[in-house]
This record gives sequence, C-alpha cells and structure tokens, in this order.
Amino acid sequence: MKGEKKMKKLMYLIIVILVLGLLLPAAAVADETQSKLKLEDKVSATALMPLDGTWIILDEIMTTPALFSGPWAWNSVFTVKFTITDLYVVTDRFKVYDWSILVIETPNLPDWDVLGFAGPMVSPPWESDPATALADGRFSSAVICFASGSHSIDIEDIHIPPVSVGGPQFSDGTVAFKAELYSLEVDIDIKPGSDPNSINLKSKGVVPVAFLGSAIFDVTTVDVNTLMFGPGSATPVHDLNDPIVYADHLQDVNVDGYLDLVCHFKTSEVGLVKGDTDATLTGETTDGVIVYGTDSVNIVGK
Ligand SMILES: [Ca+2]
Ligand SMILES: [Ca+2]
Ligand SMILES: [Ca+2]
Repeated sequence: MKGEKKMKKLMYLIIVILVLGLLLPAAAVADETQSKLKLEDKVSATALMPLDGTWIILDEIMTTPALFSGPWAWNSVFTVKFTITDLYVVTDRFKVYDWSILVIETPNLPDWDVLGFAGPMVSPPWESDPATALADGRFSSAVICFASGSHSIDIEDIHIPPVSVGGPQFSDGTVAFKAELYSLEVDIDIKPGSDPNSINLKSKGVVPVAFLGSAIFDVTTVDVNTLMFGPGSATPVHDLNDPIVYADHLQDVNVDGYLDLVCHFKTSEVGLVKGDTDATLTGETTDGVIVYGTDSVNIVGK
C-alpha cells in the first residue's frame, strides 16, 4: 500500500512537471508577440473615438448651457492630446468634462457683433475648416493632454453668440475637436560616431542606435520594453531591464552634456532592404508619450 501511494505521488509530480513544461514556453511566446505589436495595434483595439487626429465637427440646435450629444470615450496606453475649437460663427465657448469632472474651460473671446461684422452667417469670421479656425485666434479654443487610461469626454456649450447686437441667442452650438496620440519627435543617431551609417544586410552583427537626450527629452524616461527599430520592429538584443546592462547603455555619445540611450539591434531583424535610405527608432516613455526619431542609412554589400 505504501509503495502504491508513493507511486501515485510520483505520477502527480510528473504530470505537474509536464503541464508546467508545456505552459511556460507558451507564455514566453505570448509575451514576445505582445512586445512586437505595432503602436497602432495597441490603440485601435480599444479606441472608441478616433485617436488619429481626425476632426469631429458638430453643429447642433441648442441653447446654453447644453451638452453636445456625446460622450466620446477612449482607452489608450498613451498620452492623448485633445484639441477643441469653436467653428463657423464666433464665438461659442466650451467646458470640457472627463468622467463628469471639469477639466478645462475655453477662453472668453468677443462675440461677432462686438468685432463689428455685419452678420454671423454672411461675413467673416465664418469658417468651416477647424484648422483655420484654430489658427485664426478669434475662435475660442484649447488644447488638453490626457494621461494614459480610460477617458469619457462631455462637451458643454457655455456661450452661444446672439443673432444681433444685444439680440437673442443664435440657438446653434458649433464645435470641432480631435484627439491624437501625443508624440515627440527626437534626434537619434544610427551607428554613433559613424557617418554615413553603412549597414551590411548580410552582417550577422548588430546595429547600434542611440536616442539622443536633450533639454526636453530625458532618455531615462523611456520604457526599454517598448524600443523598436526599423521596418522589422526589431527589439534590443541586450536585456536593458537589468540595471547593470542598462547603465552600460546610458552614454553621452555626442558629448553635448545630455545622456543618450544606446541600444543594439540584430541587423537580420531590422527589416531594412536594399535601397532603403532611413530607419526609425520608436519607444514610449513611462507616462505614455510616444518618442521617435529617424536617421539616414546607407545599405551596402551584395
Ligand atoms: Ca460657433
Ligand atoms: Ca551615425
Ligand atoms: Ca548626448
């Protein structure tokens, strides 16, 4: 009986070891696939509002202080830049709420009649292009950055212009807004110390690439698990999560007083082909800002 029990225990142990052996490599493969997902994939999967900078234009019959027919929501691992502007007739003004909490109020600007124009729909400033309205300065506008995570936006029109001097409200709420991933273009140096940046596609070696730090870009804020280089989205060959390895990769390669982050990618994984003239390094900061930079390459060899 004792021997049978021991046998049973042994069988259990073998089964547990077998199951673990099957599960662990599967988990490792899933992790790798995850890290190789392109930036766009990480966002589009959960976005309920376009995060590509497409303007949303609304023109609704309303009186102040009514809410536009939202809300507009998204969930993003990245910081999102949100731009809102009045459109068509000056000058609606807005309150923007995130999960019902007021986050910004756009500035109070003079109404069209105060500006001395003939009528709201017949003379300037009448503008149907949000980008032009934003640049104009006479339309009430604001820019807000939302941290990574889940957001639900409501927009309230708190001032609609009168139909005439001292007259009743125009009863027409107009607004344009857009959301886009907040990204920062920075300088990189492919093969620091070399120019041109010759890359031999047949090489079994690595390509060093540096994110160059600056007054506005602290390279130590980059999440090393997000680094990707070239069309093949190569990931670093070294384990930059190891503090000692990481410290070795923080250098001031261009001697400007700002630390740079040097990373190495397998040439065979970078995905460059003959005729390519540049390559891009991307990453994300720990607070969700996308950083990217491009440098020239000179493909050599057969
Ligand atoms: Ca308006
Ligand atoms: Ca170089
Ligand atoms: Ca530097």
